[in-house]
Amino acid sequence: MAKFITLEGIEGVGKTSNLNFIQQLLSDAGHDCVVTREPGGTALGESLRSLLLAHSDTQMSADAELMLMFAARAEHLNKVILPALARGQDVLCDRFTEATYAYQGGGRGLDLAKIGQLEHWVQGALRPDLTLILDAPVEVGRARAGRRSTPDRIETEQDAFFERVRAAYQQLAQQQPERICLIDAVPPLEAVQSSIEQSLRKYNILD
Ligand code: Z5A
Repeated sequence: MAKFITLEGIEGVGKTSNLNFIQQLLSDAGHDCVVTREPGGTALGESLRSLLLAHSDTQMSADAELMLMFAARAEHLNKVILPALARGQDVLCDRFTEATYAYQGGGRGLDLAKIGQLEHWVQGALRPDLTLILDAPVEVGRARAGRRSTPDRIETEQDAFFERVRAAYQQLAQQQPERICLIDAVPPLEAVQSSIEQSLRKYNILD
């Protein structure tokens, strides 16, 4: 049966680096896999991503940010994720609803029940088969990301914001160990990839 796998973590922990690795593992195991991302993955979703991440003179409210994340997700589910799963393809997604719980819930302090209502509305009972959360201290992620890009609107938040995001991710992994796995992302890339491969076997994504 097709599997839905998501990759999460704070900025710079190595999601993009490990996405290619997971795709290769799935492909080597004979899985046909669609790789996508949130916010984004569709024409509308990518436009919403630009709005969400762009710096602006007017501040976006936390509620608007939350609902734009779910608007992008509704489009992504209907146009990309659900059709791929229905065709028997695995879906590997760079961030999904756990990011909303972590950033809008943990980071912005929005009511988790509100997020749960939107999750239920947009996704029904659909949840990823496996969510891998790459975990590292904020300063490690910042140092890795800092080598590379100009910070977007969310990346310019203070360290305290990202500490709350990280704590929320850790809590999600504790609460739902049956489908959410925390991976130590501090060691060198090869060691992180070895942990990821073990998790994919443990959670029956790879045989
Ligand atoms: N967001 C939200 O608020 N709510 C939501 O519901 C959703 C998203 C879905 C866009 O995310 C933003 O949207 C994000 C959350 C918000 N904002 N923030 N912050 P994004 O995924 O596009 O952006 P990102 O988190 O900033 O990703 P990133 O900066 O590209 O980080 P990454 O993909 O995790 O890192 P990387 O590019 O793979 O690695 C960074 C560098 O570290 C790179 O040079 C690697 O070679 C190096 N690296 C990676 N692993 C290692 C190890 N193990 N050792 C040493 N060096 C390493």
